[in-house]
Amino acid sequence: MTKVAGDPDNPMFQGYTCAKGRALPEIHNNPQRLLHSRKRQPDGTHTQIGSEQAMDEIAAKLQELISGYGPRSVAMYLGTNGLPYPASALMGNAFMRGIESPMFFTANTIDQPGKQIALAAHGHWLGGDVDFHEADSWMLIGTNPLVSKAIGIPGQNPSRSLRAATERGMKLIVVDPRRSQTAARAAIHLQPRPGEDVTILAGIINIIIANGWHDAAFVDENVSGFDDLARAVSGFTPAYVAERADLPEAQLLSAAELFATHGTKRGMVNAGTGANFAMHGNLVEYLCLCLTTICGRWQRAGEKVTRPNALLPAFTAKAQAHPPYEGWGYGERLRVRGLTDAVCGMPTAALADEILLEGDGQVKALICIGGNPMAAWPDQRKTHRALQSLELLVTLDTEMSLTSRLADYVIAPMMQMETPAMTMGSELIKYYTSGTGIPAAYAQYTPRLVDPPPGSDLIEEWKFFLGLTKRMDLELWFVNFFGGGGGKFMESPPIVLQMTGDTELSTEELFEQMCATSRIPLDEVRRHPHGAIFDVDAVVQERDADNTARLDVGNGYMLAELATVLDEEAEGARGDAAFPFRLIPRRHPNFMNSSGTALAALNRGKPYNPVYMHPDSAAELGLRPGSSVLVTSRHDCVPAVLEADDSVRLDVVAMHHAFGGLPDEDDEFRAHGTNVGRLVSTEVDYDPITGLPRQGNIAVRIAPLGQG
Ligand SMILES: Nc1nc2c(c(=O)[nH]1)N[C@H]1C(S)=C(S)[C@@H](COP(=O)(O)OP(=O)(O)OC[C@H]3O[C@@H](n4cnc5c(=O)[nH]c(N)nc54)[C@H](O)[C@@H]3O)O[C@H]1N2
Ligand SMILES: Nc1nc2c(c(=O)[nH]1)N[C@H]1C(S)=C(S)[C@@H](COP(=O)(O)OP(=O)(O)OC[C@H]3O[C@@H](n4cnc5c(=O)[nH]c(N)nc54)[C@H](O)[C@@H]3O)O[C@H]1N2
Ligand SMILES: [Mo]
Repeated sequence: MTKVAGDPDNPMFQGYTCAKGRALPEIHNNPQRLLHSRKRQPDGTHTQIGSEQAMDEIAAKLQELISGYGPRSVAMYLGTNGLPYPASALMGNAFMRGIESPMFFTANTIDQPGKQIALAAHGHWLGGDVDFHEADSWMLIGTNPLVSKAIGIPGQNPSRSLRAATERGMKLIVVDPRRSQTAARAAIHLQPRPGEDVTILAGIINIIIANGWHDAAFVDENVSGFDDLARAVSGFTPAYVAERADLPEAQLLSAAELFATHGTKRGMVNAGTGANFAMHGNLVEYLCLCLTTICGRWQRAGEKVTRPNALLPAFTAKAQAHPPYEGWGYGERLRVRGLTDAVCGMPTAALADEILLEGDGQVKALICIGGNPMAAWPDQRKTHRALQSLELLVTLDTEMSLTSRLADYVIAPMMQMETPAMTMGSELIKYYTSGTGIPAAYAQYTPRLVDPPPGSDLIEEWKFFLGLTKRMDLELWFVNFFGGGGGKFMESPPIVLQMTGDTELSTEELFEQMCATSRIPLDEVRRHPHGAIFDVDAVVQERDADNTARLDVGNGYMLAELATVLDEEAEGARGDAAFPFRLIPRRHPNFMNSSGTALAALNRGKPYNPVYMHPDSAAELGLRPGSSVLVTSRHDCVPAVLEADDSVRLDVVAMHHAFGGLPDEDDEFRAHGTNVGRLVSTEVDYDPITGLPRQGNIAVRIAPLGQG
């Protein structure tokens, strides 16, 4: 493999690639890439081990732990790089159910678990999302899709989509304390204090209701709780919100009016990690749904279906509600902070505690698939203690990541171009939240393109779990839907597959089974090597005659939380002279969390993540750009490199996450960057349902290194 180029004949991407995709040759040929699995020796070094031998040893150890301490002693963590491999997450999850351990965790609960919590409280609209490509207005809160491709603007070619929309007359409204790449192209950019998104959303809803700009007919027919919502937001007056969020009141009023009244085919409101990490993430997401719903911003009967399935089973989109359902407080109970399983999956921020806390149920073994806890989990020191104390840590990773360095076994998997790929997972994403997914009946299948490097011993991830299944004599069943962290709603019943250790299947054959009920048969999809959009004429049907379900904008739990926000002091006013800045998250176009940060082709000679600070603030502190600083939160401190950036507010600093070394390697921060998770406590500010800690709007001070 020498070069990756965009495919102009691909109807969805139209020749678009991102920097990370273009670097796939360097990623595959990276000299740091693991070509063999590794085993940790008593002195802490790692030596090569055959994959069959590794599976023998891991299966034996797991069996020993399960018989000694019970299945709950084995946990699994699925990170972001499980997602490119459709069979991997399914098999991992099936394996956990096979051993009867409830301890299956994903990155979702340190991401935006409020999205699924909010959908459970609000219900789903079965007509689906409005299409960005047709909308006249759109609101984005704490998300930067031109870089992240995550939500709102379709990620398949976001810059082109936004340009086309703007030329059509669409008005984009962005709420972001930083003039992000997306905010720079908005009709209105609200640049508030971080952490005031609930305040702003409640204020905008209040303005819209007060002016009668909501869709009264839609509300009348499909919504319950409207009066409760109206009452709950009434205290969020324009003057109060403007003062508290530090925004011009006139700009807030214009944003509400533009969103509610501009054009004829109006769009939705979506939030991203920035808004979700600053506390009250469930409520942020719930208010986004409420705003969308009271303005009637869903596809209606007779309109086209924005996200029809292709490799997932067919469904009939209907102009009706699927009612709210139980979203939290059930299932497995964690032993800390009163947390439980929920629609978003198990609270990952509590997994380190479950490893450290002795007693019945203590987690003794952890298997990580394509994730990097040491780089990405909150409270890096606690994570470090936890991972070191495990009796068995296994990572499936392509390199000796920070986490792999602590692992007893590192299983070296095949990579994207060495395994077949299909787009079913990209379709599934729409069940996580509205505003994301593929806006067409698009599907693509790509066969294996290259052989694994000669002399290597690489395993397809799902086959690692098949190998354990055989050795542990298990019987597995799995469903073509992420077992945890994917919400609990899907229009059509999932297909269930069964497997024993003796099952002989290629990945290609497994894909065929996963696609047995696909709307577009896999064979048909394979006939289109450039990918294809299969139809454009699926239409939302009328509501069923006997349907009386309603979307709920008056959920008691959510509105009670809203009342506490009104009571609490303004985040900014809560200012603490000892911590004058607020640290916010942002993402880098060239890295996917920790992936790629060490690769020269992607970091272009800058292997660290700076602290971005407004030049005027730096000057006031007497800090020179490029100088070394100490970033101190109430929880911990980390060294970093200062960089001037006039796109952030004067009282804000921004950093990319998932950089840095182990806690005792801080001296080398210019070589590997700074771990932001170190500044985060999991026990002070956290969501009582999801356990998500404050990963944004973190109070910090910045001082020259050596004087912090
Ligand atoms: N402070 C702070 N913390 C955060 C965030 C933040 O913004 N700020 N963001 C949060 C979010 S949104 C997320 S999703 C999580 C991410 O948390 P994780 O998913 O745990 O972290 P990643 O860095 O994405 O882990 C990816 C791992 O996959 C490995 N890898 C790369 N390619 C492959 C492959 O082909 N196969 C396999 N098996 N492995 C591969 C990489 O080497 C790396 O170790 O972090 C969260 N943590
Ligand atoms: N290139 C690239 N793409 C990625 C990733 C990556 O690491 N790199 N990661 C992937 C993952 S795992 C995820 S979850 C998605 C996330 O995708 P996004 O949610 O879009 O994440 P960001 O790009 O960090 O954008 C967050 C924005 O929120 C702003 N912000 C920070 N704090 C606040 C606040 O308190 N309020 C408001 N209103 N805004 C705030 C930041 O300035 C930033 O512009 O991206 C995915 N895509
Ligand atoms: Mo994420």
